[in-house]
Amino acid sequence: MMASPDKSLEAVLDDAVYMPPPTPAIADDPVEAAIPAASLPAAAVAAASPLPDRAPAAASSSSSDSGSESSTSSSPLRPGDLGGDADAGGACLSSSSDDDEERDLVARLRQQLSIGDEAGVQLAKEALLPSFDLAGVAQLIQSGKAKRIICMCGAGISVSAGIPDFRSPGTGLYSQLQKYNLPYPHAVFELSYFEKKPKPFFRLARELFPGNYLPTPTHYFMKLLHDKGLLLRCFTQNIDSLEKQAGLPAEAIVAAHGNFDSAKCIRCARPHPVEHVRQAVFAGDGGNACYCVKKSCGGLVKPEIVFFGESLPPRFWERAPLDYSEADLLIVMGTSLAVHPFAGLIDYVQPHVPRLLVNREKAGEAVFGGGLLGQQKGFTFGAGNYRDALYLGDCDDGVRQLCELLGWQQELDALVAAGRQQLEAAAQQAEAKS
Ligand code: CNA
Repeated sequence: MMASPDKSLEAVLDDAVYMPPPTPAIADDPVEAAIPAASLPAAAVAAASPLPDRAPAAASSSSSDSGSESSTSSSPLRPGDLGGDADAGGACLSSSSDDDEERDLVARLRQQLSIGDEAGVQLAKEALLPSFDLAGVAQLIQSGKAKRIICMCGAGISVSAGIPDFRSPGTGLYSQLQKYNLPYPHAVFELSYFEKKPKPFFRLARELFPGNYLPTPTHYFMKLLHDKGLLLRCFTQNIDSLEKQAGLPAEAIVAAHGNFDSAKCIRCARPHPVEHVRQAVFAGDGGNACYCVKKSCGGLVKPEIVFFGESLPPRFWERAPLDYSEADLLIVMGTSLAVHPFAGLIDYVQPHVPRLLVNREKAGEAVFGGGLLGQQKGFTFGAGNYRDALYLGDCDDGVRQLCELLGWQQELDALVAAGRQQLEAAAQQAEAKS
């Protein structure tokens, strides 16, 4: 069964690709998954593997904007592994009240039965936090027990900088993509569509290209953790490079979905200066495609942003197994946890590691796939919770409150002020030069 996070992730390196928000999946038989391996026949153990190599069974229904999303997945960390009912439109993971009742029942049963999980840790666990909120996490950090913190971030942390996220109704990019005349929202990040119609992507790139935005207090909070020697790594899905702009060194960041820092031709793989792309997309009224400088090639040049169906960068796969096995606190901020395999990483910290979600809505919640003793993956904020803290609200408010509780408020404010001053001065200098 689940020997270690390292092993689980290594086992799937070969076919790991960036997946669009998942189609609901039918979970593996969770009863088998919950029984210690030693008590199962070999065939049952294989069936209960936490990272099955087969594609998830797609539910019969599909959402209106599913586009290519309904294709089967080679992602190791599938929606069924995480639980939840993320729809093909990738809205939030949610649960019905029936789900809540079942979850409560199962949690009580598991506690009474003291069923062990794969790591041999008793599921009738003692709470790992004094309270499942910011105060509980602040106490943990103050106690000195959290010194290797992983931050996992999504588009929500950059919303206050002025960059829309994907899925927030009304304001998210997916609500605005009609103006690009796309058959479905994800087409803009699909290689096959890009090859045929590159302009929508380049138009969007013009809006997202770094340089127009300043990091948010949430970005500076991660810098503060780093400066205090408490940040093990920042795993970000964001392509805006604001973590770097806030002063986090490259070594501290894993840009899981790439960014605009580099670009290459999709036909001959020749690297191109980012400036080459910038000049193309900012020429005219925007949306100009960018082509390979080698005339005989003529391929499209794409910033190294990971498109749906593409592999995540090697650095993601190198760092994730090592870092997640070492972390002693996970802070997840501003993400719907709808995109795999990134989303499934929340389950790769050790079972004794507390986790905090800071988001406008609940995300990545565990469901049980209908089985009584189901293997639980994802966050548990209700009954059965022993380690998951939740702050519902804006990331900037959440990190400010956490800093206040830790007595770090002034340091955070100073970092924000100094960082922004520096960036504004640099921008003015660049403008004066041009
Ligand atoms: P998403 O699916 O759009 O989810 C964003 C989540 O953040 C939602 O749950 C929101 O409720 C929540 N949220 C929005 N604003 C705030 C706020 N101020 N404070 C707290 N929570 C907030 O985006 P994900 O990151 O989960 O999806 C992954 C995609 C989005 C990645 O591939 C990214 O590359 C892509 N993306 C990145 C950017 C960027 O780089 N800034 C922008 C848009 C999309």
